[in-house]
Amino acid sequence: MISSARARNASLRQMKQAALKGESVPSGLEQGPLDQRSKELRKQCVRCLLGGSRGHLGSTFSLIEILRILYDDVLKYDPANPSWEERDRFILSKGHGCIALYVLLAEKGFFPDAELDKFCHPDGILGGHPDHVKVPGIEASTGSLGHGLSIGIGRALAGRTRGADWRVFVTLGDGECNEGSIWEGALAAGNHGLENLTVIVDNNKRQSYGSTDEVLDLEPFADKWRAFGFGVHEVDGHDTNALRDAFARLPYEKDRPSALICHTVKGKGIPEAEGNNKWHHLRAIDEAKAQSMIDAIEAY
Ligand SMILES: Cc1ncc(C[n+]2csc(CCOP(=O)(O)OP(=O)(O)O)c2C)c(N)n1
Repeated sequence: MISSARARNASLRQMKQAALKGESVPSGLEQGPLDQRSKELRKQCVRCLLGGSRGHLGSTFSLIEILRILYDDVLKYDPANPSWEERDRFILSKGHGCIALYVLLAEKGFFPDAELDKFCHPDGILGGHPDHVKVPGIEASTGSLGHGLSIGIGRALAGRTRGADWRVFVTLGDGECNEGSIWEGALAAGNHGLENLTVIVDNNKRQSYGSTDEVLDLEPFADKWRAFGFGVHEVDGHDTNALRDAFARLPYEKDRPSALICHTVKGKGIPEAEGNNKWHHLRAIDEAKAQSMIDAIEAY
């Protein structure tokens, strides 16, 4: 069992190294094309960027399929009543990827679509990081990395205490997992056996200025979550069928929290952006640049 986990980690490490060097990834992981819905969601993100003159695009594009499947197929929510008691609690702990979440929340009707054009405007509700006071559907204000898991643990404990059947989902970045508070939270979640809690890692292997293995390596990552008491599953985070299946199989182990490690590509959907640190956060783009980004997405 341990040796097969080691072998899997070694092969994932190999794929990661290849991807970071720009070489083709051997197993087909993370390399697939995008369907029209995924392209349209990315185009809406470009729209936000054009209106708002800034934004974390690379961090947003690795998240699209994860959020799409959660909001299309997994989460319980009511846009007409965002604080519905029976809702599942979704927390985007890597709050800088919020454009992806705003696009899904607007599409589902939590707030008017026109707000997307006012991203980061003083007269809009959508800031560069999510604000649960201003934005319907945002469960917790995030942006200072490392806090969302602990917030989610509090919600999961509250749900269990009340005997509720709603669930808690927390999305982390891999760079965010360099924060000590994540592992303090993981220790508590495992210790309390929070079966109603799922951690989703958008594991794009990059952070602001470099690759996570150069900055502070997390491997063997899946084994770390297991050691902290989680049931673990790994998936190609851009493969919508695999994601749907991975969410349908929750919880991965009885009486344990679950961790779904999604192997993703930062900037997925625009070849020039993929794994390119310059696209972590973009400043103002003009109409021509926005159009070239849309063309690249459409041709993907
Ligand atoms: C506590 C804290 N420290 C630093 C930052 C600045 N910061 C914003 S995004 C980021 C990189 C995060 O990397 P990762 O979690 O891998 O997300 P990605 O952008 O790669 O999707 C950092 C360090 C922050 N937001 N919060």
